[in-house]
Amino acid sequence: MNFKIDPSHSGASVLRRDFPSDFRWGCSTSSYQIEGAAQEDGRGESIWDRFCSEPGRIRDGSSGAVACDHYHRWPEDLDMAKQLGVNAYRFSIAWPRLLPQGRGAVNEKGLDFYSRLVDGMLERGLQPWATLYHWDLPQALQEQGGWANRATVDAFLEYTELVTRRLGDRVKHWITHNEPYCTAFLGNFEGNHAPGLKDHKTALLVCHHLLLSHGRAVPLIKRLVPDANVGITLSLHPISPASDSVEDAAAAIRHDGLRNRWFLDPLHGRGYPEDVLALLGSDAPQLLSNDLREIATPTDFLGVNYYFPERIENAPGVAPIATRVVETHGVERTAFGWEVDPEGMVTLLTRIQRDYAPNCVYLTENGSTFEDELLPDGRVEDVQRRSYLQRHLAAAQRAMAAGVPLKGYFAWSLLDNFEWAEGYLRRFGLAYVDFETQQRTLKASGQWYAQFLQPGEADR
Ligand code: IFM
Repeated sequence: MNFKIDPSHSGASVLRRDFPSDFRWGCSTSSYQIEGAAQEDGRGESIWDRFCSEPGRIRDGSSGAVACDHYHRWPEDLDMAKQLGVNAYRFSIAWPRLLPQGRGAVNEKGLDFYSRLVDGMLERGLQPWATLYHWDLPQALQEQGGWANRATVDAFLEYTELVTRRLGDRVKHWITHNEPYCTAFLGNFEGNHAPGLKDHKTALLVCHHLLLSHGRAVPLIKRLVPDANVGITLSLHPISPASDSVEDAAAAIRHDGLRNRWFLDPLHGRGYPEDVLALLGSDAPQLLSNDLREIATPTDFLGVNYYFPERIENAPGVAPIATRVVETHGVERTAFGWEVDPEGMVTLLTRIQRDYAPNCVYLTENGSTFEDELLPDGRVEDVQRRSYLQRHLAAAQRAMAAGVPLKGYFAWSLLDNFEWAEGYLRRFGLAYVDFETQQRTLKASGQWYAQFLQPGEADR
């Protein structure tokens, strides 16, 4: 590969002690990607169960029905998180496990599961960070229109109330939604995520209802858990034009508008960006009078998931806004083809700070997929992921030095897991999972993270 790594940015010398002592160190997971037990203890069907059952949806024809069997193996998994030395664990709650029909009858066994899981975290010194919605909507709600139906906002609030009443005595960190862009646009416009629709107007309406449900959930959670910290997690990209042309420059602004500002602007009280609204015309969602005010309810933190930058070219005729993401050559990439660009994280975080000035930011996901191999001697030498992690932690430090109020970093992910439309073909874990035997093996990257996190270690 003919890419260059700036030696001053290699990350090899990044040290935990150079971060503030109250910095949160974590790893992230999500329910559908790891739990399995899809038909156990009264769990209802989710849109991902249904999507996976449709031929051709998932690259390897798999599903999350078993996944990492975390539903049964969670003590071992939390032990592994503890072994890493993280002090926070981000997980998500499967709505259909608690409310199999989306609303109404409660499945106590589902609540008990999360209650035990949270106790397990606390016993191990792991601060629980709960995400309420990481994409597994009850199928019963999808049948009534899913997130395109405004009534799903009310259903989400009922679900939020149920969860926070039960877990709020122990869980103080809440994320309403994970990556609403993916829920809305991958699921309802590109059609490669559940529920698999391809309609831009629907995607925009879904997106609006997701943001509205977030805004309404914040005061609800705070009322029920007065000492709660509540935020939302967005997947954001630093965006630049693919060339010096005026057309590409304008395309990059449009793309940033729909990809980043469409979320950041309304959440920060600015409403939807006017330039994007003008492009969307009648596809733009119809708002009720209080919607924007509710979406802009102040939060305690902004969660940012950073993976890669996007370079944009003008693409006349390409829906929805005549832009295309261009593949740059000669750059380091993960097995997914995502460009590895730690400095892009600095660019993104400093841009958010400059334009929106959040009080507190957490990197709630950052990670990489490579072709990992379990060697006969039981090692997984994922040196690329280790280097990725080191360089992104060094980038996190540079962002902090530039004034970003970054308070924590969560590696994606604790375990190899069900990577949505890619099935089990993409491994993101710090721990390797043999999906035949369910054996977990800490990879070299996980071992490095554990060593890095050990307080007082000088040389790494
Ligand atoms: O696996 C996903 C996760 O569910 C959401 N953020 C991106 C990850 C990697 O694709």
